[in-house]
Amino acid sequence: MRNSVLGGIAVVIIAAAAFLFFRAPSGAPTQPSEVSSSDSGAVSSTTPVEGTPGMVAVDDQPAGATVTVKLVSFEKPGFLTIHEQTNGNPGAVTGVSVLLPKGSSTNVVVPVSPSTVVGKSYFAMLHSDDGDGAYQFPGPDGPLLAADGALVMMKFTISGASAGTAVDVGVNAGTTTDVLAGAAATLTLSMDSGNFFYKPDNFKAKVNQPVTVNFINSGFHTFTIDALGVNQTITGTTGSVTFTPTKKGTFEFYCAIGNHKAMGMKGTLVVE
Ligand SMILES: [Cu+2]
Repeated sequence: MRNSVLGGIAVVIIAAAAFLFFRAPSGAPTQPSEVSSSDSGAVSSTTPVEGTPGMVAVDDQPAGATVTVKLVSFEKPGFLTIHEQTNGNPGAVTGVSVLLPKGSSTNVVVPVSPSTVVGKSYFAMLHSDDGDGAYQFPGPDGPLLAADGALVMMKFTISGASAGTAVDVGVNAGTTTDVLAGAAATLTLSMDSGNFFYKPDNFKAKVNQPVTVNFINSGFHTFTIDALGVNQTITGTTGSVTFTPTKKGTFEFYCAIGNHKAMGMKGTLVVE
């Protein structure tokens, strides 16, 4: 009798400890780290997660039967899954990659069914593999969690136009000849992006003037301007971002990866 009472108490203590262990840290660790609640459809509202289990970076892209994920990195072999967005969070899985190796893979193409739809958002998420190379979830191959308990994933949106096709009209900004009939000339400039700087770290543009920045890059970075809805991943040795500032002001651009901004990877855009 006495033993069974002690046993019962032990079970309660163990259960309470397990509950506290698995719910830590407080808050909502499994929710996406939303930076912006904007649903304009133009901008990924999550930043790439840098952590020990892996990393994923995916751009907004046209609709189709596949999703192309720009960069994925695993500490151990694993899977990349594509989720529909439901109530702002990852919902049903519409596609799973083949088993991806340890290390980085670029431009991973994941078939999805149903096809992606213009205007909808999706998540690219990393899942582990239990060692058999076959995706099993629900089951052993659960989502990877970063050190802070967050899912390792990135949100992206399906846009109608092809991404990354900058129209360079071949003139420089600043003179009257730049303004073509019916359209502002694109301001095109080169910028070095590296660990952890942009060079130049400031430039000017005119309001409603398309801007294309061509990067000479080293490392894994973003070019992000929160107030203008710009959030472009930069990987490899070159990269490019095109956007149109729609309001005047002084805007900070920065790298949203890890602590790169704190280490100096930021600059200023003045829109006049
Ligand atoms: Cu960076």
